[in-house]
Amino acid sequence: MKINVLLAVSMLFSGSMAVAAASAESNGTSSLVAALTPASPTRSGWKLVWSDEFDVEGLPDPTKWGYDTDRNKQGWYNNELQYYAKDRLENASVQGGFLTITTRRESLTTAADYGGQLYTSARLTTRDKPSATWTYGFMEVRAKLPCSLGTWPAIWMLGTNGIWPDDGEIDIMEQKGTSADDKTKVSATIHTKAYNHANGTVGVAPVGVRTIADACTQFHNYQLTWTTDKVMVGVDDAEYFSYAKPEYAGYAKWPFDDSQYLILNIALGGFMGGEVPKNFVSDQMVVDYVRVYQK
Ligand SMILES: [Ca+2]
Repeated sequence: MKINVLLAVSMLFSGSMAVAAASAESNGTSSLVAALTPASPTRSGWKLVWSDEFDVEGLPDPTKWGYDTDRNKQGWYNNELQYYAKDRLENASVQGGFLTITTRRESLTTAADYGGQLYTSARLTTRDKPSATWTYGFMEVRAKLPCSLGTWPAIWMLGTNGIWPDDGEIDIMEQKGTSADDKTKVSATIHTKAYNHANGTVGVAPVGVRTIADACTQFHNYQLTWTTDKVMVGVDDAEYFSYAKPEYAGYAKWPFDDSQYLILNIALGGFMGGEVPKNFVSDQMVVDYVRVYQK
């Protein structure tokens, strides 16, 4: 069991008050994680337009995050095995400056939309939240991923127009769960009407893969740079995937002039999660912050 200690210290910073929060995490290795959160995060050339530093304890801020539960009854896409809970601390909670999304082996058999699932999890989205859909920008999510086989964590975006894949999908971070090697890699891609895995006749989108050996034990910054003619994905300021707008591209190949919303989730099983081990009990994705910048 991890013990989190939150130390809040007020400091005087060039005439304005800033809060430095140091979170000491004792998990047997005596690791100390100290985070100095600036009053307003900055990135050269960009303006911060939306963020969640996860400084308010309890359920995720309802003014910023909602829950995707649409497919619980009939089952989720891609043969995924989870039930996505809503407003449930066991699956999504904020403490000590971090959002934790937890997937667990349990069955919520009395839930009205229970669909026979053996696992719970949460899928948070900014869809329908004020000022929380964007066209172009720099999106950065600092996160630590689940290590368990069978887990498929994702940080991604979908078009607000609501038709998949026509309105576009941007996968900023996905991690497979079929082998120990999978847990040392992350991937990024896009989907459009012309480029998606469900479309055998037109094309499949390119996929970028990056080795992050400690992705499930350390925090890394997962980043999207989205401009009028390019979608670029990187980790810790190192780009490893890009999709440029094809010349004369129509909406089928470039739906990325319209707005998208953010999604954070852990899926279980399915095409990318693989088989869930018999001894699986629970695992987590921990998120330090989500920041969105625009020009
Ligand atoms: Ca934080």
